[in-house]
Amino acid sequence: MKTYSVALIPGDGIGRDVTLAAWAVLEAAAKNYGFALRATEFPWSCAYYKETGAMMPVDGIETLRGYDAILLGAVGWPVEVPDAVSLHGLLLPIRKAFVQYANVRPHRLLPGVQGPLKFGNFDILCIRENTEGEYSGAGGRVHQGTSDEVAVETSIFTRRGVERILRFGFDQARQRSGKLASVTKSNAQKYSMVFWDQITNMLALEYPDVEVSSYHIDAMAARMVMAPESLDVVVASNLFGDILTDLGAAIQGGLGFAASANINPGRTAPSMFEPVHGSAPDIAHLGIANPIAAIWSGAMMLEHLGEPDAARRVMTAVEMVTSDGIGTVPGEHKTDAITVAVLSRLG
Ligand code: GGG
Repeated sequence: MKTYSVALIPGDGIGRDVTLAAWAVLEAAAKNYGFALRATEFPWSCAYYKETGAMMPVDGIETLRGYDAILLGAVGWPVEVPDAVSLHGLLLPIRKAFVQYANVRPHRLLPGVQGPLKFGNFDILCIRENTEGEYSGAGGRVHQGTSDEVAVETSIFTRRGVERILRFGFDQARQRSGKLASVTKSNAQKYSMVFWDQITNMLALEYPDVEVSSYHIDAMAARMVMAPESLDVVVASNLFGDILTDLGAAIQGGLGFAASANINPGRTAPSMFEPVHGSAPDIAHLGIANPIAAIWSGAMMLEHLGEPDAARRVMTAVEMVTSDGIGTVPGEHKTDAITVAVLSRLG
């Protein structure tokens, strides 16, 4: 039987609840479709940091490299570990080391979910550059604690990085409705973002069948609220993509529904699948986290592993559950109840 090895990193807070829920659903789907999933769990988290002084061991990346995929819950416990330490100690090194340069985040309303907008007929695929840009980690501070203190943080945009993420977006647009929106702030950021616009225009010549529009980030934020149905594939830099996809989560009913995939398109290393949400300390340990974003991320993992029928079945089960009003209102149903409902719809 075909067996996929998956590294599970539940992480912090609600990460554990939603990862275990997603795993139960994925294992059931695997059984139905004649393949197996083998999990190895890693305790890497802020609790691990408190014990060891690091978010993961020094050979953590090499340990993960041997897996077919990584399923991650959430990272962050700011009362004990500064967010900049936990993020730069686990999530960002994995994305960068494994060249997971395409962070794919779908935004659509699941049936039965009431979003905040008047219209619900949108289906947006946000593609966030995931390895450089504003998250490059290049910078420093001098004269700390004095009135002469200076902090510098440099965004890094490389031709290779910008071209490959835009090309990924163009390919996605071609497989969908043929529309691509590229997001920058090239009126204000006259080097990096003008560079991004130029590469967009250059690639547009290679994809004459794709209709390309360029937006400034502020105009795109407004469009996602006022006319989300006019958008399809949206490509943005690391920070802009991060912000836009929280907006995307909001219009799809909340972070409990927002899934994501950190994809290595060349398949030279494992890809990683994680809900967009963080560890949500305010509801951690209450058993009320919505597992749907994690389950949806798991379905994206099955698709990436080459099991599209199982992936579709998982999403159909989720949609049947939300159609019945289960998991559609924050806190109304327990994590376990939503998971059991999805499992029963899977059959
Ligand atoms: N689900 C993973 C997680 O904990 N995300 C929270 C977060 O802050 N992520 C940062 C990012 O995606 O840039």
